[in-house]
Amino acid sequence: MKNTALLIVDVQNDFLAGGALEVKYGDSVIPIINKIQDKFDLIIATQDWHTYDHKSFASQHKNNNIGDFVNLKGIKQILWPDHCVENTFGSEIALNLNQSKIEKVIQKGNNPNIDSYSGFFENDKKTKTELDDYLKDKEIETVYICGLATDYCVKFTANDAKSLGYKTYLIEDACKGVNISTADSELAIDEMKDNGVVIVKSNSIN
Ligand code: VGL
Ligand code: ZN
Repeated sequence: MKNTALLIVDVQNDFLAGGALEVKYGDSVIPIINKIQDKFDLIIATQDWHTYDHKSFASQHKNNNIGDFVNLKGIKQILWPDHCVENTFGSEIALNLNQSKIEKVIQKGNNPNIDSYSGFFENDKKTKTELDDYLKDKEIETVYICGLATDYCVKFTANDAKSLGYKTYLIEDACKGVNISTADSELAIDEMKDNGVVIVKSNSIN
């Protein structure tokens, strides 16, 4: 597809079965993503890439537990188990994901003081990753988004893509959510739809 990129969000061991922040049925997106890759001329992956002492980890807050909310520099932050620590097995992109066509990996979340769910911006919406400039340089106008997790990094990436002016598609069956509350993925999809993200199924991509 012309001027179109596939963004594969955070398909990393820690979000898969047995991982530190396991997404239920997360592994099921891998064969779907592998199958659709032929349709795209540009494929980019994002990689959650935290320091061992990242402030989104409950372990870094003496008086808090996983799932608690804290304030990080004025931004509401839910606390996660330690996950996707840079240069560990958990942060590696899944071996079963076909990576031969991935031209660029965008790492995010490396500043210990702020989380970065989106592949485009840190959670303060100020500090940009390389992704927008990279896409603009390649004259990309349309992005298709898939991966993990629907209710966090996929949603933030899709909403930012749309707000940066890309025609944005979410490949619904190629995403799975954390679902701390059972409806979180559905709510995330509704929110993306309300922002103008077009929701599609993998078998409808030509
Ligand atoms: C993610 C929670 C924490 C994600 C990353 O990839 O959706 N979720 N870090
Ligand atoms: Zn993370």
